[in-house]
Amino acid sequence: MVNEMPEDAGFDRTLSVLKEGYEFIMNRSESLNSDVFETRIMGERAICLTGSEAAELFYDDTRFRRRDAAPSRVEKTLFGEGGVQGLDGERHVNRKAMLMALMDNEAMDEIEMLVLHYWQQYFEEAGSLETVELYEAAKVVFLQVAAKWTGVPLEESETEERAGQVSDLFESPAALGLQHWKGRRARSEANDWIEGFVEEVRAGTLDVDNGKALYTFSWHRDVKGELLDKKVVAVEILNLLRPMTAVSVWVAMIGLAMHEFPEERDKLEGAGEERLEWFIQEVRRYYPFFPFAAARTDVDFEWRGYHFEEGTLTLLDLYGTNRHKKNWVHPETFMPERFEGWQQTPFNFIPQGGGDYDFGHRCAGEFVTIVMMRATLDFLVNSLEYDVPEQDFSFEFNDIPAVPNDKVKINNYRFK
Ligand code: HEM
Ligand code: MYR
Repeated sequence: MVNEMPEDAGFDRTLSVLKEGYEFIMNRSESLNSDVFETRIMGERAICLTGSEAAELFYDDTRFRRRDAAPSRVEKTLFGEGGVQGLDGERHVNRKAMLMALMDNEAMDEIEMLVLHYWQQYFEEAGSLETVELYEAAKVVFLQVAAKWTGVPLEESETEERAGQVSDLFESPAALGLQHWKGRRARSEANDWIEGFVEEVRAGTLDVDNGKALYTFSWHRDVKGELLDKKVVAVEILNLLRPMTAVSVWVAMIGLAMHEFPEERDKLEGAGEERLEWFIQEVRRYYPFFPFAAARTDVDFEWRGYHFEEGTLTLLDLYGTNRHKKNWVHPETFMPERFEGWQQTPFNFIPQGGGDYDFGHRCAGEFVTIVMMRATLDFLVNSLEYDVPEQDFSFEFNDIPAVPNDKVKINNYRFK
């Protein structure tokens, strides 16, 4: 028997998505009392999903595809054109393997070391009387880490400008007006910047270590045995530089969490790696960042008695799934210790998407993110002392990505 899918009836909800932001799906799934409902967004019918069971459905690649799923404003800024995010089937597996080949233990150790090194350098160079916005500082620090790790040449004199440009890629996809157009311009400039290096690597005029992403991507062969278009190589290199710089958003949220929950912060002093990791996992669960993942149904099918029609835009609520009552005890409470002995499944904790890393679209950089956040928290707790001046720590749920309004200011810092 086919049931009527719960419906958020009425006009197109694009404006509600902009107004409610991260809470759009959660608000409706609560009022309709359903983990699945249909609505209209951007002029078309769309299905919204939340919770681990719906996430498992969303990551079934016999039922969903990524072709034509990302809204054009997202592709023109955040993702770029021709990248791994929009691929399906064997082309996706081939491209994803190129990315995942980078993610070994040695790489994680190198990234941890680079994060500590560039934070140390940042605070040595900034005058101690200066007030630093942690969010902006982290962008600069992390672009340096990313450039060094991928083999992308980055002069000290251009670091700040490039960090701003790369940040425009993730600050613009959901923005309106000028902020959005800045992102489109940044996309074309950043692509040109990286394409130049790909040409030089291929011409043999830029010397780059053959284990670095800039080298391996430039010489990667697709399913047909051909080199990738240099534009696509640039998009994939930026798929490393951009999100590594975007970890700055979570650094701001680490700052907010330490401010909001001082008793949890106090437990971190002198604590081992495990406790630092619980804290950053709870930051990834509790605060919003990437709102929804997007796909399209690839076939007609039925699930839970509801009919899904081929070609329908489908959004999976990442924020809401991490706070879903079926998956979490007291989801509204910030409680790092919930991660002690916790049972992870591929679908119950999905701030960076769910499912499989190699065969699905789960974030290629989830471990990189965890390492960067843990090393940063370690640095802030164990290597630096600082004051936190009076400021506005609040953030807006319709500001995507959300960061505290004053970007987490600190001053009077000194090394421990
Ligand atoms: C995909 C979030 C950091 C590389 C994704 C997806 C999300 C996500 C939600 C899509 C999942 C889906 O479509 O099902 C985040 C967040 C990050 C982050 C919130 C924090 C800053 C990183 C880092 C890297 C990275 C540090 C690289 C080092 C990628 C790539 C994909 C991806 C390449 C595409 C995977 C695919 O389509 O198969 N990320 N990510 N991300 N992420 Fe991340
Ligand atoms: C990254 O750079 O990949 C990491 C996180 C950036 C998040 C920026 C917010 C994305 C808003 C668009 C979501 C549309 C769903 C396809």
